[in-house]
Amino acid sequence: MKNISYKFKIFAFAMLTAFPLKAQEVEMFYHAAGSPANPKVQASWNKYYTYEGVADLCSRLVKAYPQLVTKQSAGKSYQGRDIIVLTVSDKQAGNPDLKPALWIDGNIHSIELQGTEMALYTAWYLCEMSSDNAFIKQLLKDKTFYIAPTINPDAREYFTSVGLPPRSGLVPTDNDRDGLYDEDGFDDLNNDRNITLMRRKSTHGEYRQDLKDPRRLLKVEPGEKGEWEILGMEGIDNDNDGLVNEDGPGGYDGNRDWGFNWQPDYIQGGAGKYPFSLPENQAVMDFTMKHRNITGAQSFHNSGGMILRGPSIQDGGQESYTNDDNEVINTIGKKGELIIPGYKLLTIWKDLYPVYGGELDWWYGEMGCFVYSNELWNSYLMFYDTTKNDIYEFDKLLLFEDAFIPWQKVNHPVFGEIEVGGFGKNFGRLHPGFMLETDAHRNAAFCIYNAYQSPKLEISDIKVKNLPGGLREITATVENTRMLPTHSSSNLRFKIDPPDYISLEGGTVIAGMIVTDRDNNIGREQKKNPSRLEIENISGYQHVDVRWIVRGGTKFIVSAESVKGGRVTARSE
Ligand SMILES: [Ca+2]
Ligand SMILES: [Ca+2]
Ligand SMILES: [Ca+2]
Ligand SMILES: [Ca+2]
Ligand SMILES: [Zn+2]
Repeated sequence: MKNISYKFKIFAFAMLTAFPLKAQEVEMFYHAAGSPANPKVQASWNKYYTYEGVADLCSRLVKAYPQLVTKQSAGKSYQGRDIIVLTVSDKQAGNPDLKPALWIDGNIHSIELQGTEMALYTAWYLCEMSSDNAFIKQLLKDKTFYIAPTINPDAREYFTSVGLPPRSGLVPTDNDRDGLYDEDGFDDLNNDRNITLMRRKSTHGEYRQDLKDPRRLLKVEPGEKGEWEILGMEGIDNDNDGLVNEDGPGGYDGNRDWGFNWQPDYIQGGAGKYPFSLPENQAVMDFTMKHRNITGAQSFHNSGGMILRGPSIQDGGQESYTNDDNEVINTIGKKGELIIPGYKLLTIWKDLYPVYGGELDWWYGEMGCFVYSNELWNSYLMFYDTTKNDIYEFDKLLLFEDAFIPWQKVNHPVFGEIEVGGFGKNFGRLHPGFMLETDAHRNAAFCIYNAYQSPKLEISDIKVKNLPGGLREITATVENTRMLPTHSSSNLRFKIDPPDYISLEGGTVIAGMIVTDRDNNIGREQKKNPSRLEIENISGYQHVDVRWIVRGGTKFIVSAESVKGGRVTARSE
């Protein structure tokens, strides 16, 4: 009797604890098209993650989707933070490091926070859609995503610290070459963790208050009297050298540090002392050098609404951009213009400005990848109209003046009584919260399109024909069913990856050839190692026919092996 009551108590306890768990499992939402209704990992996309938040979300994805996600550190930042890389791929369907892969990174520039959210959203979305969506499910069987949400994690602290130049990381740099490092950054005069404008009342000022919106300063017409002068961004001359804010924390450009078409600082401002002098970029390079299966790369920057393509300097490796590569790059990029309204496909050196030692050119020139750099956010997105781009009005009507920091009186040691105010650092280049998820989804969809178009090799038509003298002829076709070739033209020109191999197992291979004219049975014989035929490249939507003469064997296995095209195997009947 005692025993039963004890058991009953356990049962009752189990029921009590089971109920709240059950309640959580009840589906709370209807399914909106294209989004996970009841995600295993709760995430929100209308705010910016701290570095700790990024790390936590990554860990939760690994926990919820161990069969899909691996979290690694590519290396440490200058201040010792991990450069987190998520590998997202269906592990049961094959080794992720042998499948065609897309690299995604964000936030190389400190103020360009939302690249991280684009990258994180992509990882989260792929996971949460992986069981119910047939396209994503198959995509993760075929492909791999390496996702580095922030490759400049120290500078993500830009949001909690002040004084950091908008592009830099935190490796100390003596920008004015006075022997002191980072001795004069911006100064937050009103302690609101924002660096805004300084203004002072002045009868000689060139600005007056806008009567329609007193927050705004307007430049006076010639001959008109102004009332305000602008004194630059918040700051004081900390080292008393006559210059204000001339050497803040860091003070370089992480996107001028890459080892392809690199130039020193006096030619390319912001470059370090030598390529990959920054530990964060070094970590990315070390990781990717061990992942030759990466076929495409995507970096996220802000702002301007651009889908940038290379080359970044005129003639910089341009000779390697053959028509074939240009067609692929432009086709995917144009599709991006459709996927992300308001964004334009542009060529860096021609449409923006020349960049030496940029990440994009490195991916193309050193890794042979198809690569884009998206400049997130542009003013078109405010009112979906290129002619209406008044940020004050947008802030008033849509954000209820949350983005503008009202002018506030402070005392400046040199200028006396001044006012500081203006738009805070979370607006102007960064998406307001309510628009972040939309752009994250569209940019993720662009990445997914690029990944989908990476090579997919399929073997078909394996035929075995008996020949006189106990010999057999084996023929097969290997087709690349997607847009990207197994080797970009930079890959071929700069001899980056080995060729593709098509191999035969079974019997003794006496001769092997790549068939160039199937109808007339003309081909190119490979005398050395005929069982493993070397193919320089399998272009997008193209196929290769192969033929072997074999002695012995009954069952034959044909396999294709490509660094960037993946691996596939098929058997004869
Ligand atoms: Ca200095
Ligand atoms: Ca301030
Ligand atoms: Ca100074
Ligand atoms: Ca200063
Ligand atoms: Zn940038």
